[in-house]
Amino acid sequence: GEAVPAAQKSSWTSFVKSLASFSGDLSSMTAPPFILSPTSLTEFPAYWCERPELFAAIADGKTEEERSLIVLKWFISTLKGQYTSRNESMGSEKKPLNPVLGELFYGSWPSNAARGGETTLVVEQVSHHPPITAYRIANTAKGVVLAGHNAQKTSFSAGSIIVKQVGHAVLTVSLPSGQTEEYLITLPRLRIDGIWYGSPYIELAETSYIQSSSGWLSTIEYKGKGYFSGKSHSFKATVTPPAQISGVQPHVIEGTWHTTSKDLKTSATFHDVTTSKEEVSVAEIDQQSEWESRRLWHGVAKGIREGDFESAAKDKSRIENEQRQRRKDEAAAGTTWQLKHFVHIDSDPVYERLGKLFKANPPTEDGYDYQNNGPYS
Ligand code: 0T9
Repeated sequence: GEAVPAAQKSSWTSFVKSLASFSGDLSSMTAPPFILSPTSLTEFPAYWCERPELFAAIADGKTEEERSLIVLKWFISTLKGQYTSRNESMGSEKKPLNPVLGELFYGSWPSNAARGGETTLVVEQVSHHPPITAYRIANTAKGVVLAGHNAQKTSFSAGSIIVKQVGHAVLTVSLPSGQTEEYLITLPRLRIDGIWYGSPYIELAETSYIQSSSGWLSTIEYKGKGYFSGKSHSFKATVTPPAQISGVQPHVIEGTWHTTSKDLKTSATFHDVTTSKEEVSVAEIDQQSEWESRRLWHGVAKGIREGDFESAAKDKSRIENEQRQRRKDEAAAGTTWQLKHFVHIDSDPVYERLGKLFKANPPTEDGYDYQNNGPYS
């Protein structure tokens, strides 16, 4: 591989070989230093809100149709950050730090006139094996809330890592009428290519959905090079009215999710993410609690950033040993770890209700209910 440092070539080769025979939890595999990212997966939910004004604007849609289009626009606008930002900042996709159970990440985006209020983020690692991350993002002044959880099922096929995202998100909008509108958001499948060359990158595949409680449905198809437009990161979204409305034509939007797209009916620009985004604000490390991600991983992240992989590995072992000891102590005491901000539910009622409308597969999914006890009022 071109991107693999000479000294790590053989360890990369054996890592890739072990990928091929591996199934299950990739995040727990040991990878060569050059591919390690100093950022924990608990930070990833922040990608949902790097355009806080678009998130807030959902509340301003005047009709069910208009709001469905704004939700889609916001959703598409998050994809560039979610799936290409490590390539931009670090040259390729990298292996994120594998969060510990109970790890927390808090952040916010300040209020301004365009957004009408502060937007806050609460993330908790609710399972270590398999890794599951629960999150909630809220702009209370606007009445827009996103809550969801994320896990992954990974497999290896024809030189690529295939990632099925398990979990979903629910967006809730409190309307001026006093009613609330809900949107069930499912997540695309990922293919990680470029592995052999040591420069992994993500392509999205198959279909994801955004089902509104109003009945409007967005169906988003993802294609890479050689489909639709022939370009990588292509998508085509169809926004269809509820069955009871007749005579309204669906909207069709086409483009590449990391640049721009067009509404085919009007030829108007639908989304544009070539403009700048706004990263989440996080407290300084010395102001954070021991469970907060950047403080918890501080030593490891520093080692990775400075190329001091020995001290990174040492601190990582310390964290892992502490975790193992904690689990042993719990087992001995007959107790289990208590989550701080979320409560697990076996079946998410919103998923079940809205999933029916587009025959979601699976028909039910579990969920994590936010306990309204985050650090933000
Ligand atoms: C939710 C996102 C998710 C998390 C990451 C697959 C992956 C872990 C999950 C799905 C976010 O909303 C979006 C973006 C990137 C996804 C990660 C990319 C990635 O490679 C990792 C996996 C676990 C690996 O680290 C694989 C090994 C590595 C050597 C390849 C770079």
